[in-house]
Amino acid sequence: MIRWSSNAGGRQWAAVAFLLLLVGLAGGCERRGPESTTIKIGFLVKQPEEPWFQNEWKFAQQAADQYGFKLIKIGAVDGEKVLAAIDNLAAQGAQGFVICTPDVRLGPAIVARAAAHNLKLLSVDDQFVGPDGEFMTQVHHLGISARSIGQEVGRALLAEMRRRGWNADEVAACVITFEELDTARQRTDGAIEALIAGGFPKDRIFKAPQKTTDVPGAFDAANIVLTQHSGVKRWLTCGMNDNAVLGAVRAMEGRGFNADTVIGIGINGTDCIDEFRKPEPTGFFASVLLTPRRHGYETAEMMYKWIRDGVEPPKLTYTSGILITRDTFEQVLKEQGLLN
Ligand code: FCA
Repeated sequence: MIRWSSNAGGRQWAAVAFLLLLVGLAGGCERRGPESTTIKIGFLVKQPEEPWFQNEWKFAQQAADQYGFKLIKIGAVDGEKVLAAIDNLAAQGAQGFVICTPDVRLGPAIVARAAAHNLKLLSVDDQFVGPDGEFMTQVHHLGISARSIGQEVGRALLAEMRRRGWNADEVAACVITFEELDTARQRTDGAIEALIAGGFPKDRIFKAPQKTTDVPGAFDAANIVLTQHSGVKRWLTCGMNDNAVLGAVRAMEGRGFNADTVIGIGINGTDCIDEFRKPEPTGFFASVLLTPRRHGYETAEMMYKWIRDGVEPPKLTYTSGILITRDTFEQVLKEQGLLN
């Protein structure tokens, strides 16, 4: 009896000790767990004020919420900020980042800094360029099919001009360019190619180089062309993105042009929503809606799976777009999950 109860007492103590051990382990895990196991991914963008990039962040956050990783969003508007942001990500324990760099020629410096911190790297939108001027194809990249999207813009400009029955002699095209950025140059080259291929006179296509890739930069660029070609009665206008065309349209309005005398077609489809919602139509006729969900969600997801499972993303992914106008944008954006 005594033996039995002493044995029972021994077992009880063993059980208590075991439970204490479990509690201790669990407590330890709880304290260390989130810090050591949560994956952290940076998402750096060059122009955080642009709706395009806000959409990328929004969709990347959806991936973070779904998979349970931490997304660190950083607006990195110049080289200094980019490098500081990478150091900062490393200090926070991030394992990788997605970046749309403010200058593609920072590519080699970004690659070196990421490697120094052992951070995985994926570029989005703007592909890095090496010292030889060539794309750094060793860096995983997701971007748009820039030339063919540009061609789509050129074809749509011509189609609308013909639909309106404009007299070609009165029309010129103002193309807002930013040729130091490849994805921008490919877009505007594509648009010009399609205009020419469709019979638009080459000598009535005027390039307006923008110094900054925002609405004021495009506005200033367009104004120079408008001054130089003050005899033009009707304008076609395009550029690398919606903001380029918004700037051109504003400059044209300043000189008395309007929805009847301007056909502007942008790219992005995210930065022209307010314009399409204006009560009266403007010269901003249409845009090619890109896929910000793919650029944000998919890049973040690729990075997550690369870190968690060692699944390397494709080296190169190209995305496409859909033409939207004032009449169709609500429906198309809804279908694409961009409007509720
Ligand atoms: C570039 C442009 C953005 C967007 C993106 C896909 O980064 O600056 O506006 O068009 O490509």
